[in-house]
Amino acid sequence: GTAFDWADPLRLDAQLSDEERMIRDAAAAFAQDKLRPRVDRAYLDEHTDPAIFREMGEAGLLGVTLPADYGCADAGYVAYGLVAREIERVDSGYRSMMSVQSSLVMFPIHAYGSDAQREKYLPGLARGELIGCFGLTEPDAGSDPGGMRTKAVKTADGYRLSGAKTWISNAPIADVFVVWAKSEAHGGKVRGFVLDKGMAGLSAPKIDGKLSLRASVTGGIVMEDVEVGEDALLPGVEGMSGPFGCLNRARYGISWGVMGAAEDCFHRARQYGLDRHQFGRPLAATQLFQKKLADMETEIALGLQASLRVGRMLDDGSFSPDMISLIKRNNCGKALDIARTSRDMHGGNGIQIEYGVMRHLVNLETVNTYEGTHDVHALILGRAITGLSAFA
Ligand code: TGC
Ligand code: FAD
Repeated sequence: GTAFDWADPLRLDAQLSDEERMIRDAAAAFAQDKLRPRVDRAYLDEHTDPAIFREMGEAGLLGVTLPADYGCADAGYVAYGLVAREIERVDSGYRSMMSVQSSLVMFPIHAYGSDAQREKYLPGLARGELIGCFGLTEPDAGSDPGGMRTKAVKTADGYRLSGAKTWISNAPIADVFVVWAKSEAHGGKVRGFVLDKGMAGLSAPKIDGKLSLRASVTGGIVMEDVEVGEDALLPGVEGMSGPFGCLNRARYGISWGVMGAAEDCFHRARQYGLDRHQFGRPLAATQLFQKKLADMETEIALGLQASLRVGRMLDDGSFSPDMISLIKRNNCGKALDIARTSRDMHGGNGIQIEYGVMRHLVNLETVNTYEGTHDVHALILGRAITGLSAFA
């Protein structure tokens, strides 16, 4: 047998290809060298540095599943998950910036866009010279995005868009806006549009006062009779399966990402317990401390294996969206528990920015909510289990 490695108990590393390990190592080096040193200041100041997108682009971490023609890595979904895990090991907000760009902006332009749209946007998005955002949620349509009010009305040479989106990651610094609207010319069905910053009637005010995900800027998207040409319409998809097709990818990435945040909390609790002495011995020598570490290690190992399994199925096309609900929900909930326990194990120091664990904890509150809340994913699974919908 092989020696037991507390940091990789089920030997995930041995289940990866050489290419996957290479991309993971590049993402880990980038996250530790470029992101870790600035996260505390960014978090305290609620500051998002747009240069991070260009740096991620240079490191080859944007749109990693897309083809090399557009400057992307042409890798699989396991590689994409490994990138999310390494970035979120530092901060969920940085991972958010990467997942929105990759899964919610580049993916739909590639999957549903025209050749002209792909050529126009994908190379700049891959380099991080363009920043993208994804507008689905509205003030009165969160868990039920099908209830959106944003409308596209046909004009002589295109569409006129009106409506408001809220809680949109990257929006205040975005150059490219993928927005979803009900189009009367398409029988009221939901269609995707790609808008450019600076269009008349388009604005993206910042949402202030967030206590979570403070290193990632969030805003609204206001569309007051924004006139676009026919070339702004994503031609390849109609109906809610458009936005949901993007969400499947992002939710899957989140399932890996949150395990990265959980690992950081676990590793820090372990080290803290070895270093800190009370009652004449290391905290890590106590039964309660060890039980908590064992629970953390177990949930992380199982969560990562589940994400790996679904990643392989995304790569061979055999996945179903319900599998993604299972891992998104489970891994977010478990990461949140682990972060809270680690915060407790750090005592008073656990509330300090420099220990990182309370930042992860409050970030994970958002991650448990966005991309479908913990309970909404339970209801998606409940519907799959019973055949009965509990939504409406
Ligand atoms: P339902 O009747 O289930 O479906 C309507 C149509 O959509 C299709 N569909 C899917 N297609 C692909 N993948 C999926 N996962 C799909 N889920 C549904 C379905 O086949 C159907 O197609 P068609 O052609 O027959 O019309 O719709 P419903 O209204 O009953 O759905 C309810 C529910 C709860 C499942 C859904 O509305 C939901 O998932 N709500 C959660 C909303 C959400 O996740 N919002 C995320 C916003 S984006 C975000 O949070 C980004 S944060 C990113 C970051 O910063 O990292
Ligand atoms: P609601 O839907 O109002 O839910 C409130 C509560 O009610 C939740 O506990 C929920 O589980 C529960 N609930 C809802 N329906 C039911 C039901 N049928 N049965 C039982 N309980 C129910 N959206 C985007 O489009 N793009 C983005 O880039 C984006 N980024 C975000 C970034 C941040 C920081 C945040 C906080 C959100 C972001 N979102 C984004 C929005 C996010 O997807 C929504 O917040 C989320 O889908 C939940 O919607 P809501 O906030 O309206 O809550």
